[in-house]
Amino acid sequence: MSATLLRLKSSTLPALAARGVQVPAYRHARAPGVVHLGLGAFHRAHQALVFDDLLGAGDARWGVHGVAMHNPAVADSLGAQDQLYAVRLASARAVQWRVCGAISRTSVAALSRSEVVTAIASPDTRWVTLTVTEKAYGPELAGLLIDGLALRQRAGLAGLTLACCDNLLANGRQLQALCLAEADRRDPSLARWLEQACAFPSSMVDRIVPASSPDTLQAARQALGVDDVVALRTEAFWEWVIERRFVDAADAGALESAGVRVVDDVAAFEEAKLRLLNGSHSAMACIGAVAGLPVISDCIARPVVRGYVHDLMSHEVGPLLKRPDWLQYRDALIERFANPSLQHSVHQIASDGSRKIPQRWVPAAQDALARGRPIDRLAFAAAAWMRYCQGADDDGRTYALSDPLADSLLSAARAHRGDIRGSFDALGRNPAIWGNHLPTHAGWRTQVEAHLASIQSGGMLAALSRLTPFSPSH
Ligand code: CS2
Repeated sequence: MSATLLRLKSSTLPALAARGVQVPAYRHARAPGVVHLGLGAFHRAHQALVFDDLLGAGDARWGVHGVAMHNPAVADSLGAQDQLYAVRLASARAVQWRVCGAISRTSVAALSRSEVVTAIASPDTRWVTLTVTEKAYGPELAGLLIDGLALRQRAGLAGLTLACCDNLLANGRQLQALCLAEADRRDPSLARWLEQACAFPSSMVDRIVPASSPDTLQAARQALGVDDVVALRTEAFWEWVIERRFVDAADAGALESAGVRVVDDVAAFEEAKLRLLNGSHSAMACIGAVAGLPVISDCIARPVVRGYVHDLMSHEVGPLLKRPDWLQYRDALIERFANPSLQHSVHQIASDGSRKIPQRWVPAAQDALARGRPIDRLAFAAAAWMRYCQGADDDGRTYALSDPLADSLLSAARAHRGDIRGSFDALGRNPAIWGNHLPTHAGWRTQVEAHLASIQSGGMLAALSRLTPFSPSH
């Protein structure tokens, strides 16, 4: 941090506005209406900006109580900046900085759990939104939510709209099932209240938001003339498609006024996003980590990787999707992946693979097999992940795996390095990752093993260049 610069704070906003930065013109006129769990980069550069727009338009109900689940660092930094932070939005043509004012207070669940419970039970709270990552959907989360919701029920307050915004299929249903099971365990009448009074819309949220980096903070310093230690960068593109399922039906109109799409069925959007965007991301993450390509734009700049991703989407994943405009989505994605200002780390995306693969690759591969369609590129992705689990790239440089199963994945992958069948048995059979069908499907196994052998023998990029081109009929 530069000693000579001021820190971003409310008092610095006029100077930022004078530099052309978009800054919040509102003051929080009431207590937060939204409790958001998961203070990571994604929320702060996506939904918080939607709420910032609504607040800016005079609807004071969308202030955010931001909850970090474990790590206090972001909350502490926001606290020192009057809860303000800047976001750099970059398209291929233009760069714009804006300061988000939507967050009005923060808590850290691991340190001050009761603050979070009280916030969920506050009469001003109308929504709970969640971006807590795939691995957080367990008893701890359910307990936290239900503690707050039970207080609401007892106080005779209205129910809440609880919107899961993590990359899980039918994410609203998953959150609802988790909460209902916990409520039912405690008191069946609480479960009934939850069913009647609360709403759990599914959402597809989309915006590529890398974790902040020293480069981002340096760029913020230059553009803003103040220090912002939690500044973020993202792309100009964003999409939020949410199922029409709200406690207050009028929220649909409010969200739509800020550019959110409210639909009766979000499944086709979720499926396309998880399989095309996230599926390609995870494949490139494993490829890039092993090939020594540090960020996604480096991957897509390599013709073999670009060709692979294009074929994966065009011939295997896309044709089975329900989203009708998937071809446009594919083309937009290739452009988004190429955005050089994102510098999106492949290792960040490769983290938690054991929790991401089940939504990103497995359903696509199962559907393709069921319809007798090709699975070659999906099998390559699986092989790339198995190779990635060895924890060292093609030049022998080691890297850490970040995954709830990291230790067992690493030791299994290392123990069977060079033994292709053993690798598949050790890494490709866990039904929690691969489902029940793929591990026992002979054709799938043959292709994954062939790709793994090819990757092991000549390296990742050479293996990609040896893939068989698709015939025009596909
Ligand atoms: C990425 C996502 O880190 C990852 O696993 O695939 O965070 C991705 O950038 C977002 O879902 C884009 O909307």
